[in-house]
Amino acid sequence: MELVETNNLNGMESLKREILRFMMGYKFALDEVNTKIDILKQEFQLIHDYNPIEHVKSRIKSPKSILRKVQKKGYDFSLPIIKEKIRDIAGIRITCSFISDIYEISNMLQKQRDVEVIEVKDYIKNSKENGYQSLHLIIKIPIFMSDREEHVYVEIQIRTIAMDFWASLEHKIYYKYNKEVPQKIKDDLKEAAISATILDKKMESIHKEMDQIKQSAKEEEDLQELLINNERFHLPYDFLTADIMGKRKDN
Ligand code: 0O2
Repeated sequence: MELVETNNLNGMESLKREILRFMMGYKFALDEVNTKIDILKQEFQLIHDYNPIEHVKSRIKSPKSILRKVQKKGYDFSLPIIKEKIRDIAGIRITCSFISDIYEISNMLQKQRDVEVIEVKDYIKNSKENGYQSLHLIIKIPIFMSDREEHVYVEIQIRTIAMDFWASLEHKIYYKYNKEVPQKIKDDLKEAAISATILDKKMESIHKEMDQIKQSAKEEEDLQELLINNERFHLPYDFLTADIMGKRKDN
């Protein structure tokens, strides 16, 4: 009897090690993608002179949530099936400043050679019936371990601050309220999602307008600068507007 129990325990120990190895793959995948995002963030800052990423949050789905999803979807409970079917065990959420940043970040990620894009769900162009908005990418990336190479699914959700605010409140409402959510709340949430879109669009147009103003000011500044022998000279505006070439007199 004791021998059986010891065998059983040993079996469970080795199973636990397998599960740990399995979960570690997702941790490494998250590390890889987080590094990619960090590089993009720095590059974007250099090119566009602002930081498009407000914050990045990553998580590994808990074994309990994995089990719940497997049961809900009716899959067989085995690691190869979980690996293939549950594609959000490694999840990353990127919160951006503006809608255009979402697509730019998404394109930058999709163009990377080691990123295999499996699925793109655009809940911004086609928001969900309840108002949910976000861009979802399911990608597969290679991870290299001491004895093997694995290709791991990662779910990336990219959204604006307003979309994120909406989604977290909506999630809390559904998570904390076990009964049917009243229709009035559902309607209010939908209205709030529309307001979030209006806010996002307004913020982006202010940002673009300001960008243009900054650009014209810079062009003006550049025009009034002379570089001679690596020394910068300010060119008074009168030089540029006066008739110093005497052309006007000729006419
Ligand atoms: P959690 O706890 O956030 O991980 P799937 O079930 O993933 O195979 P599905 O549902 O078609 O297929 O995937 P979808 O639509 O891409 O949604 C995946 C994730 O997006 C969800 O994960 C949520 O995180 C988020 N999401 C989708 N719809 C909504 C929504 O209406 N409200 C909010 N707040 N979040 C949403 P999980 O596994 O449901 O939950």
